[in-house]
This record gives sequence, C-alpha cells and structure tokens, in this order.
Amino acid sequence: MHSSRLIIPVALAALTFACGKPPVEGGASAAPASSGTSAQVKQLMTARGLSEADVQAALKTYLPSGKLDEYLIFASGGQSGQVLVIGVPSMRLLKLIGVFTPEPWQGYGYGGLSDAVLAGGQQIGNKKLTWADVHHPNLSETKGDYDGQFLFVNDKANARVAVIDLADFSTKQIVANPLVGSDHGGAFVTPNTEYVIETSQYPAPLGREYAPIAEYKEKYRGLAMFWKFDRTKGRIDPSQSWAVELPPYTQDLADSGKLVSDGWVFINSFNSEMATGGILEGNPPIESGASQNDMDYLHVINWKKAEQLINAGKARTIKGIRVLPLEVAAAENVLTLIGEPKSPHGADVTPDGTEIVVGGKLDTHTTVYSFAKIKAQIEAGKFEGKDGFGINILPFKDSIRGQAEIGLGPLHTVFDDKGFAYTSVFIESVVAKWSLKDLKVVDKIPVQYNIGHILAAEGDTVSPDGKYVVAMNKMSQDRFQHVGPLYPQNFQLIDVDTEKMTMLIDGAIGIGEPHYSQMIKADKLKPISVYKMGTNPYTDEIDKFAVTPGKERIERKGNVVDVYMTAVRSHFTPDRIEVNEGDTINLHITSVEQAEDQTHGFTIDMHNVNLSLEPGKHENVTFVADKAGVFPMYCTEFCSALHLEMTGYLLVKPKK
Ligand code: K7E
Ligand code: CUA
Repeated sequence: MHSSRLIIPVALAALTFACGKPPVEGGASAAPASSGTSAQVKQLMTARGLSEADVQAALKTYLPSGKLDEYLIFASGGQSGQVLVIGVPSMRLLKLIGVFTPEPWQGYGYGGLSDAVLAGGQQIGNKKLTWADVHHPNLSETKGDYDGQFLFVNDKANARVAVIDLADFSTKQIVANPLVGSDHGGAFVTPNTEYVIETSQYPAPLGREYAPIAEYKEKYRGLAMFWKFDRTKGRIDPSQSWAVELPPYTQDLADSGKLVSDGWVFINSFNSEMATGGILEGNPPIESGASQNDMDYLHVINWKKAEQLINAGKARTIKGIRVLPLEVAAAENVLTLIGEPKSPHGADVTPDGTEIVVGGKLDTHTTVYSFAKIKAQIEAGKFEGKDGFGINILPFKDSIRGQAEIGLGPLHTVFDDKGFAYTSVFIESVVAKWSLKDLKVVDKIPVQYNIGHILAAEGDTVSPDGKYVVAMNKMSQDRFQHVGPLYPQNFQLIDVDTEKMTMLIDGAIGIGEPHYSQMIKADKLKPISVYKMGTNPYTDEIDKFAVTPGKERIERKGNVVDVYMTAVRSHFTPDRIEVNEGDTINLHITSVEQAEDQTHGFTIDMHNVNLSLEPGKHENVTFVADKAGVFPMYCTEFCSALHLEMTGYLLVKPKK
C-alpha cells in the first residue's frame, strides 16, 4: 500500500508543470495542496477508484490532444497478415499496414497497382494466398542501429518475406521462398541490411518437392535464406540471394551478429530428435518425440564465409536459388552446432555483439553463449564430435559464459542501455529483469497473461534506449470487457526506468495473433506527406499514364477504352464513362491534390474496385465491363463538404 499523502502531490506537481508553471522545488511538501485542482483531482481519484500508482501511470502515458508519441511500435498483425503501428507511451493504434492481406482502406489489393505486389507472393499453382501468419517485423539497420527506412516481415505459414517502405508506410514487395514450406527465423537483418534472413521452421524436401516421411533424415531439410536487399532500389533482389542448407532439426528463431560478431548468424532449434509424429501409426506425438533429448542445437553460421563460397561457385541451384549444400557448409565450418538446453526458443544477440542469449522453454534458464569462445574454438578446430550429418559440434560448457536462473518458461530476451536483459517468461507470466554482469535476476513483474515476445525501446540495436519494455501477452482474461470466446491480446507497457519495473497501461490488440514487434524512436522516421504529382508508389516514379489537369480524356481503340482521369476536391474528371458491354477498360487516375491529408477514394459499384488516392498518387485499373447497367462511381473518403457530390457514372450499354 502506498501512502496517499506522498504521491498525490507529486502527481499534482507534474500536472501543474504540464500547465506551463515551473515545477515546485522539493516536490511533495511544496505542492499546492490547497488548490482547487488538488481537491478536484482527489475527488476524481476517489470517484474512479484510482490509486496514486494509477495516477502516476496515467501521467506517464496520457497524451493531451495534439501531443505526439515519442516512439512507434511496428507490431506483427499475426494471422491478419498485416502490421500494426502503435504509439508509445499512449499505446494508440496509428495505422494498420496492409502487407499480405488485402486492406480496403488503403486500396491495397482492390484493383489498383498494389494487386501486383500481393500477387508477388502467390506461388502455388492457381491457389491465391489471401492471408499470412506474420511473426517477426524487423526494421532496417545501418551500423546495427535502426535507420527508419524499411521494415521487413515474414509469413510463417507460406514462407514469404515482405518489404515495407517507411517513406510512405506501404508494402512494396513480397517474395516467396521457392525452397521451403514454412519459415520462422525471419525477417532478421544483418547490421547494414545487406541481407534479410529467413530461416525455415518445419523441415521439408527443398524446392517444395514430395518425399515420403520415412525418408525424413535423408530428404527433409531446413534452410537459412539470405535475401539480398538492394537499398537504393528498396527491394529484395532474388537473383543475388542465396541459402545455406540445414539439417532437419526444426530451426526456430534467428538473430544476426553485430559489431564483433558481424558476419555471423545464430539460430536455435528444437527437434534434434527429428520426431515426425505418426500418432495413428503408434508413434508418440511430435511434441513428446521432440522433447526426448536433453539438448537441442544452436546453429552458428558464418555467413560471410558462406557468401564467399557461394561466389566461388560452391552452390547447387534449386528452383533458381543458389544453395550451399550441407556437406560443404559442414566441411568448411560455415555451419557448426552447440548444444542448447531442451526445447529452446529465442536467440538474441546482446547490444555489444559479444554474447547470444537463448531461452529454454522447458528449462528454467537462459543460456549466455560467448561469441569469442565460439569463434576461438572454431578457429582452433576444438570440437567434441560430429552430428549425424557430419556437422562439427562445439563443446557446450566451453562455449558459454553461464546461465541465468530465470523461472518457468523463459522465451525471448531484449536489452536496455544499462546492462540489463529482460526475458519473457511464458509459464510464470512475468517479465524477468536480470543483469548481464552477474546473470542474476534483479526484478520480476507479473504480466496478464502468458507473455510471448517482449520488446524494448530500440531494444535490438547496438544502442538500446531503456525506458520502455512491452510485454506481448497471449492471453488477457479479465483485462478487458468480454467480447466473446476469442479474447484480445494484451500489449502491456512497462516503465523500466523506475527502480522496480512498473506497469503503465494495457493495450488491447484486436487483431491476432501478434508475435514480435520492434520499437523505434519516432524522430528517426521521415515519412513523406504527399506524393510528387502522378507517382506510381510501386515504382517510385511518375507513372507513364499519369494525368495532368486539362489532359483528361477518353480514348477508344476497338473494344479497349483508356480513361485518363483526375481527382481533386470535389470531382472526378471525366465523371461519365460510357462503354459497351464486353469492353476492356483501362482506368488511369491521378490525384492532383498536393495538400497534406487530402485523400480521395475511388470505387465503382459491383466491380470490386477500391482505391486510395493520397495526394499526388497515381493508380491504374483494368477490368472488363462484362455486365450492362448503370454503375455509380464515388469517392470513399469524406474529403470535403461536397464529398457526397464527388461522384459519377459508369454506363455500360448492352450488346444489341
Ligand atoms: Cu515466440 Cu514466432 Cu518469435 Cu510467437 S514466436 S511468441
Ligand atoms: Cu473526394 Cu470524398
């Protein structure tokens, strides 16, 4: 229990300061206890049942109208296939970026240029993928620090990676991995974003081929994909990308080395038993088959060496991707293994790049591996043996600095600026703060409930900020109003600058299931406000069909009709399109607005076309007018007082 006398005046002092008066020296005793505000605030606290701690938390998270958040979280939207942008400390949802799933407000996947981006990842026959299981968003880095330019996310379900340009917060590219059927250790970047790393999860024959499950050990494989990122183009270049073949151990999470460990990648894994289930055939389920051994394997990849070998022609090309074969990776020590305690999850490199922290789902420890020890042993050829695939195994005891006793079910670890690590502890439902110096837990805070990932302000960079940690909780029973049997997930904002960690606020996430997020200082982002007139946002160039005011027209060649249209408050020109049933219509439409936040939308009745026309943006739409009739077109954004008048007709004359 806190003493109410002490803290209310502190809160009031802060309120007074916020109102423009100077803070009172001496805090508690000097606060204007008799002022009207004080009595009112006290009354309000009583009426709402708020403690002083609540008021402090409110003062730390409340943003008056017009005040901006200090940080932005880029959060996985989970099965929604999207990315959430959330402000900190307010925890307000600022945007939902359409990535793998069509998003109507942004006109993403509704007839315009974005359709080609979405189609980029649709690869199996005629099966159109319309969703994804987004796990890990990662911001682009320069020298190991977030640079605010790009965001990458992986789709675990279909093994794809997307590139989002933070100049306009929109998805520019989706690449599908032609070699594997699921991914997890992605989309992590190397410290200068040379590569976006995507490692597989469930082993399968490379190249998405068939092989009987009885041939698991011989034919099934894991993979570490290195997607080459071309920063000037802002796109992944598949032709320059390559991969390293891995044993079928069910690789899990990955992280890039940084600073001293730049050039290396670390991946944990959780099924060294190579269990394949077969419950009906009398075998144990995968979950127990995969938990027999006391140790699984941390995979250590020397990617700079792998890159040299690839360039030296040591690769085998599968489905157009150069793959460094397992035998070569093993023989050259591009890939080495180290034991890691039972069913690990999470592999996180410390900000100084010297250590790798691995959580042990079924172990109570996090294990801290020393990169210096790992490297020295690889160079000296000091191995304790080989696995069944001929890969050298480093001795566990000689590769670690130690283990931190964390609690039940440690998963992921993030870092602050003061030498502390924060680990999410799933079964115990806490965040454990521990010192990297002596590996001792110094504080724990309960979370509600069952935390998965955890994130910290700039927490994956070479220079974390401290300040905030967010617990990304899988369950939220009793935290929010009941909304049926599928509960919101709960992002809890935690202040880590206080002596003991303090809970600040619950953030209900109405889209699931988010896995990972990253938090960047907002002033590192430099998004544009308007596009240059006529810009095709997917080429970043002025579109060759861009329309300038006065040049609007309709051109007919046989049964192909090209419509050159502009949008400006509050009309489309032309506003009447007359065609014949069966005509193909190419609609070229440019927003000729240049004023900030003046967005128009464009839709045509019954044609499943919906565009977002931000100022300056150009869109091209092609469709067949296959049904005679009168179809209203209108603007879908309330753009002006005469927004409802921003309309017109598509008139399709019936065939005679
Ligand atoms: Cu732990 Cu996919 Cu990173 Cu979920 S993962 S929590
Ligand atoms: Cu333009 Cu409404």
